[in-house]
Amino acid sequence: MAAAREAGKRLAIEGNIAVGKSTFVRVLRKAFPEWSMISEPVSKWQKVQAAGPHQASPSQSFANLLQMMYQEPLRWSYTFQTYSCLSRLKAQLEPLSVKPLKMWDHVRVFERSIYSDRYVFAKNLFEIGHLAEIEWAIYQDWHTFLQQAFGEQLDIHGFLYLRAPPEICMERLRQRGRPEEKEVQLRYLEQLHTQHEHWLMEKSTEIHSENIRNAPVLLLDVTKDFEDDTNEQGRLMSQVKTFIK
Ligand code: DCP
Repeated sequence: MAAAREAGKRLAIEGNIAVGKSTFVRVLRKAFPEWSMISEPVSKWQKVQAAGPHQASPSQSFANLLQMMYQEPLRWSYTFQTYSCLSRLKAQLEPLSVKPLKMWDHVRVFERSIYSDRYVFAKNLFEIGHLAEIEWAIYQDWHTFLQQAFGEQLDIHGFLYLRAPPEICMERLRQRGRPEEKEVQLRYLEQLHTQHEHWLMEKSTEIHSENIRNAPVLLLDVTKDFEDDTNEQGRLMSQVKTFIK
């Protein structure tokens, strides 16, 4: 897998809601302790500071933007998608706190990327009518602009695509019981599954950046629950090891 020498390698874990990305990050952490793992800031979206010290009232109030989006998608999808992409952008641009000795060899793994934000979630929300045409146009405009402005800094050198049937993701979603997601329907997970397939497998989604379009994809079948299964974890980690070489 090619990568800029000074920048090291950057990988992104992708896959449907509740497929097991956070669990996968924990397994990767154990298998590759020298790598940097950057988790998804879901808790940030659940507690957005909506009023602060700059305002007349000194009392701070917080909003659960994830819940707002699921409860009133027409009103809040665009706001959620801008904020989710902004927090991801900050994470992708964040310099490493400790500089590794061999920077060119260092691997950074992100839980999702600004690319699934756009080519899976925002695209799907537009297609199901939760983003207006003008919102989708503006979203794409600034997304493309930021990619051009930050260039290579936003490149991902490989995608680790965790795939399981939407029905399995639905079971895992119900089991973990995140309150904001209780109204999520199987249909929605099927749509997101299709968006991932179009983008990463069939390559039929129109991708703005050539580097992202050509980045290699490792397909990892996680239909079998791997959380407590060390054999399954070993099988997945050896695929990652081969991919990264
Ligand atoms: N989300 C969204 N739009 C985005 C990114 C995320 O609507 N651009 C939502 C979908 C989920 C929540 O945010 O309700 C978290 O989504 P993820 O699939 O990224 O994270 P999970 O915690 O569900 O992943 P996993 O269970 O695989 O660890």
